[in-house]
Amino acid sequence: MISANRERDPSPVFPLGLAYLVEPLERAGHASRLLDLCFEKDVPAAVRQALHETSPDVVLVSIRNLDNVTWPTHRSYVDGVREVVALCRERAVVVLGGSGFSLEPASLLAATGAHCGVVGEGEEVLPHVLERIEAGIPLQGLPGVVIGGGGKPASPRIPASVGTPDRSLFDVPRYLTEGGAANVQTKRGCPFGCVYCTYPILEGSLVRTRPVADVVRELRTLVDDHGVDYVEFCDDIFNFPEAAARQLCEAMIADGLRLSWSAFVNPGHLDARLFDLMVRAGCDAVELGTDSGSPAMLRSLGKSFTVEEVREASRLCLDAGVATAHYLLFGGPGEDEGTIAESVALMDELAPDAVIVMVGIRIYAGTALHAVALREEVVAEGQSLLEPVFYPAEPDLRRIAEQVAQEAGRRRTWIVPGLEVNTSAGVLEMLRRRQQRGPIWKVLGRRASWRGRTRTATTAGPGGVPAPGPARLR
Ligand code: B12
Ligand code: SF4
Repeated sequence: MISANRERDPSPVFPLGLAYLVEPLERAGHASRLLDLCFEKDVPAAVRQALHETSPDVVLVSIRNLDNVTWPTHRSYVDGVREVVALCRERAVVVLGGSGFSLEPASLLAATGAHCGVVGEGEEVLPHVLERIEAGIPLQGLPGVVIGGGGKPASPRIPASVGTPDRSLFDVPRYLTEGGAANVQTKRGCPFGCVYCTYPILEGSLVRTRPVADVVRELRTLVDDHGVDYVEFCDDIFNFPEAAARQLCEAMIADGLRLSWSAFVNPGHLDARLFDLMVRAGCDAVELGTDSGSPAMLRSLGKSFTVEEVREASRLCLDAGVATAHYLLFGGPGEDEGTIAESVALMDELAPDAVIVMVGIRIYAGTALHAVALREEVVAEGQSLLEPVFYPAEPDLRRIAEQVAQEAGRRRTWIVPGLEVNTSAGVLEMLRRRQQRGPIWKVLGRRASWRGRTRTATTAGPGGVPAPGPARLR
């Protein structure tokens, strides 16, 4: 197994997807070894050595990210994957998978020359893939399997339940020290339909919750066996369904876990009772997927909540003294000066600890935004989206970015990675060295004095917007 992800911004992320595959493969009688490239200095040497030491029949390459989804300082990770596959291809059958792969399977297979790949969750189908490879039987027809050289993939099958990851092959303490957390998934799936979002595509639109006892057992193992004291829940939405979140928090409280944690929260489903349980269960930071402070933009983006619900959720968190970040997304269909001003005004009114801003929305195949982008000729029919394309097209995007850069530049809690406002590679590196726990914005948003320093490091284009070019965050 190779985890190809080397991204360290905003922090290194434990390769949870592969950890979920360890047990199903072991149960099917396969011996697995792991090469995690995240902290490797010399990738070709590490891959060659692993191939030499293990002589694998099959190499499973996990591709979490395609790119950093950040305009205009986007970086693609595809070359890195191509390099890894090229080193393995002659020595073993190479199978690709992971969220990045699932979003662009055909173009990634073509770009890397891997033998095949699996779209979607690997637990159920991967043992069948390996069984067929071992027996020399063609893979055609297996759910979600795509084969190099073309052919239509069979649609993936979403398993009914979610199992438990096995972290025994992985360096959990290193991710805790350098990434600030262990990651835990309590459910999969999202029933909402935000126009740009891939999560329902990746995980399905039916929520599948893990048994609460399983999750608490996993948390207990992380604390007792790995010394974990901070967890980031990586569910699409922690607080939906509300009953499931309540049950989990109650079980965590009953277990007496000594653990702090953060989660993504949908502003539409956070009531005082649930939030109280979250805090008592150790929640010390909340990331609100607000997107916009404009009612028209919330509708245009297909959000399921109102501005008033954002206000209530935000006040609940801030009044309780829990670190609170709002994530904003500028550039959806209909965004203009007025809607940007509405978002700015809402953030000024709520005064959260951090406002994390993306300008421009990456377009993914299969989303409603893709259909809009096709209609407006931002992308062409059949165009590969392996390299990121953002909505709206320039010059609209640049105009929006200029207004956002100006507003953000005046506010110490706004963090705009693409425009390098209140963040930079140096600052992130420094914070990571201090081994801060939890999301990095918890301290980034509060560091008023850094704004001037990080902004001077930016190669600014007109209006303070960095000119597109090589990534500046690393
Ligand atoms: C939680 C999350 C985060 C959290 C992570 C917190 C943490 N400590 O873990 C935060 C906010 C920090 C984050 C950051 C980023 N993220 Co993020 N994140 C997610 C999210 C919601 C869940 C990821 C997860 O852990 N899933 C749980 C595991 C179990 O699932 P999995 O990895 O997909 O694995 C399953 C399958 O893919 C498959 N599988 C996996 N590997 C393999 C291998 C083989 C061979 C096979 C057959 C199958 C297989 O089987 C696994 C088990 O079923 C996903 C969206 C989503 N719903 O998937 C985005 C997602 C992965 N993130 C994405 C991105 C881009 C990023 C950032 C680059 C954004 C940025 N600029 O900051 C950074 C990168 C961070 C890093 N160092 O890598 C994108 C990747 C797509 C793309 N365009 O590249 C996603 C898909 C969201 C999106 N835009 O659609 N992220
Ligand atoms: S943005 Fe959040 S609520 Fe909307 S579809 Fe995606 S995961 Fe679901």
